[in-house]
Amino acid sequence: MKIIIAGVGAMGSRFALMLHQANNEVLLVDGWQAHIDAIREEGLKANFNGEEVVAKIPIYHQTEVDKVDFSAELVILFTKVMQLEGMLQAMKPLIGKETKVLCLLNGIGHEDIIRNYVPLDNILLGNTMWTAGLEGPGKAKLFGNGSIDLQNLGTVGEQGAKPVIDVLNEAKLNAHYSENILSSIYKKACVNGTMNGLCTILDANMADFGETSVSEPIVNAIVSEFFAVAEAQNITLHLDEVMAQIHSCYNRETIGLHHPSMYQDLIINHRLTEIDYINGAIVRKGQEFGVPTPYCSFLTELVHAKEEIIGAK
Ligand code: NAD
Ligand code: AOT
Repeated sequence: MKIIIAGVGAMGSRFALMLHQANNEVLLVDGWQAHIDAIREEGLKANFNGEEVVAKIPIYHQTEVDKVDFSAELVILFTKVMQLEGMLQAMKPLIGKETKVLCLLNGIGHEDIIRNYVPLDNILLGNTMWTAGLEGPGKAKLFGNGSIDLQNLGTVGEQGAKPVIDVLNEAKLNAHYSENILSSIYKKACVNGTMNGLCTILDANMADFGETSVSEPIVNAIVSEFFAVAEAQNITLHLDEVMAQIHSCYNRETIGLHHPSMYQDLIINHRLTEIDYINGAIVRKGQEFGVPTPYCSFLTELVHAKEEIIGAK
């Protein structure tokens, strides 16, 4: 399949490498010049489950896509949420009438942006349990396993998603069709809405936070706001499943020793965070539906204060 990865940070690099290794024709579009230069000069590099790999894949800056001749069958969006609209604007010449567009960003409400650029029948909305990190320009660190849930937002349904699911599975990306993607997105958002902001503000990895005497009441308060906002929209969530997923983040043998991506963005790299599209999105939806969300509001404000103190960009 002819595939463009639009946003080639940590996650975009993972998907690019795995889809390239599975013999797809992959093209990269990004906005970070140093990263683009490194990939052009030396290829996209990764420590992939302990093995050093390099892939020669063409890459373009998002301001130069008018020079690109490529009939993409699939575009996979992997910017940070703040960069999503700019990337969609830039990608207009490369998104044809038949191009499917897959969005796996963390957070809530991205379909409201994407539908202004792509017909609903071509939008595949999802979320992923894969993880990835960037060691620096041109070099990713990839380990562990993951999965993808996705749904077609138009009337074509599963049939419109099947070729994409098949290609993702040939690349061992472990994709499944969901008839209820908003439930899956809210479930993952409960993990990000607790782990990401709290570990960032508390300067803790997930296991250290989870083992504090107050982790449970704080997590319960935040999760109950996500549930109330989901319920107001008739999105069904199961508390036992959500709490099991959060508790699995505390496991020191698996992912507990890791800092969430928000910590890496803000504390390590002094970059702005996605808090407005995770806890902040719950605050906005709460206002719309008359649901109080004081914990999400406070955590969003704390993270913004930290962004200002650090001078994040
Ligand atoms: P990322 O920050 O690594 O990359 C996103 C964009 O930012 C890319 O265009 C990249 O080139 C650019 N960028 C990265 N580092 C930069 C730097 N130092 N200076 C300038 N530009 C830089 O983002 P990601 O981790 O790949 O996440 C993409 C989306 O996937 C987000 O919505 C995220 O929440 C979600 N997600 C991430 C993970 C993960 O483990 N990283 C897991 C699941 C979902
Ligand atoms: C994560 N982490 O999504 C991924 O750090 O933003 C993040 C993130 C999969 C399972 C648990 C946590």
